[in-house]
Amino acid sequence: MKARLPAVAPRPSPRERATKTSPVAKRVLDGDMRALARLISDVEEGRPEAREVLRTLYPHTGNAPIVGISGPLGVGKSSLINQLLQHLRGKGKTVGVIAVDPSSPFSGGAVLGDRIRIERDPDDTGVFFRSMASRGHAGGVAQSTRDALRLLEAFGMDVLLVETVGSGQVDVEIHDIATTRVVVVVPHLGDEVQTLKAGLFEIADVFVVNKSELPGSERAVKDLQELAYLSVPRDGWTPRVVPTSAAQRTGISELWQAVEDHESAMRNGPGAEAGRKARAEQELRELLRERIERLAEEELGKEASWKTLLQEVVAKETDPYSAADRAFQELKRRI
Ligand SMILES: Nc1nc2c(ncn2[C@@H]2O[C@H](COP(=O)(O)OP(=O)(O)OP(=O)(O)O)[C@@H](O)[C@H]2O)c(=O)[nH]1
Ligand SMILES: [Mg+2]
Repeated sequence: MKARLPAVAPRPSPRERATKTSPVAKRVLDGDMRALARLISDVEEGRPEAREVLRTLYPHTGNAPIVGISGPLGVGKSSLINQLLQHLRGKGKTVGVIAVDPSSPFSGGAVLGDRIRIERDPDDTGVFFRSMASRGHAGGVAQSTRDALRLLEAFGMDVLLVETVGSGQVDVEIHDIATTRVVVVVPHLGDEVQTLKAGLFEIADVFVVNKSELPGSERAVKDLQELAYLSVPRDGWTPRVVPTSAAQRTGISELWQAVEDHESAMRNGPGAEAGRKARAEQELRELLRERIERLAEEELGKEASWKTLLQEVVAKETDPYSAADRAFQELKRRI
C-alpha cells in the first residue's frame, strides 16, 4: 500500500501566525498604544518575553523607512524632527520617533527627554515618541533600537525616525540601522566640521545645514556640495545637501523630498539587496556575539581552574596572553 502523505494544512498568514502565538503581539498589531509602550520598556529591560513577541511580529516589519538623524550637540536635530512630524502628519503619514538619550542610566535618565519637547496633539495616535537611554542594554543599544523600531512598525507607523547625538561608535552603530542617514550640521561648525568631514561621507545620504538663517550658511552648503560631488557615489547615490531652518520652518519639505528620493533610489537601485543583506548580517552578528559572550561567561564562571589561572597571572607566574590561550582552549573543549 502506498504511504499516505499527511494532509498539509494551508499555511497560516503572517498575521494569523502572530495572533495565534501571542495575544500581546495581536494587541500591538491592533494599534494598542499601551501594549506598545510596555513592550518597548520590556525591550529596554531585556526581558525575554519581548523577544518572543518580536519573533512573531517580525513578518510585519522591514518595509517602513528608517531615517537616522544624527549630528553634534545642539545643531537642531530635535527641532527638525518636530518640523518633520508636522510635515508628515500633514501628508497623512504616521510617525514613530526614538531618541537615543546620551545620559547614563544612573543619572536619572532623561537628560535628552527633558530637552526635547515634541509638539503634538496628545490625542493624536499617529505619533509615538520614545526616548531610550544609550547605556544599560543587555544586548546592546543598537539591538534595542532595532527592536523598538520593529514594534513601532508593527503597530502601524509609516515612517520611523531615530535621533542620535554625536559621532561616537554607538551613534555609528545606531545610524547604520537606518535606511536613510541624515547628518545635521550648522554654519560655522569650524573645527568640528573638519573632524567630521573625514568620516562624514561614509555615514550620510543627506546633509542638513540647519540654522541656515544664520550668516555663513551659503558657504557651508557650498563646501559640503563640493565635497559631495568629489566623493565616490555609493550605490549610485551622491549625498544631497539641504539647507533648513527649524526655527523659521524652511527647507523641511525639501529635506523630506531628499529622504524620499534616497529611499526610492535604494529600493529600486542595484544596491537594494546589498543594503538589506548588510543590515541583516550586522544584526545576526550582533545577536550571535551576544550569545557567545554570555555562554563563555557562564562556562568560565563554572570553571574552578579559572580562579587558579587568575591567581597565576596576578602572581606573575604566567602572562595574560598564555593564560587567555589556556582558558580559550578549555572553553573550546567544553562548548
Ligand atoms: N537659530 C536657530 N536656532 C535653532 C534652529 N533649530 C534649532 N535651534 C535651536 O537650537 C537649540 C538646540 O536645538 P535642539 O533641537 O534641541 O538640538 P539637538 O540637536 O536636538 O540637541 P541635542 O539633542 O542636545 O544634541 C535650541 O535652542 C533650538 O531652539 C534654527 O533653525 N535656527
Ligand atoms: Mg535633541
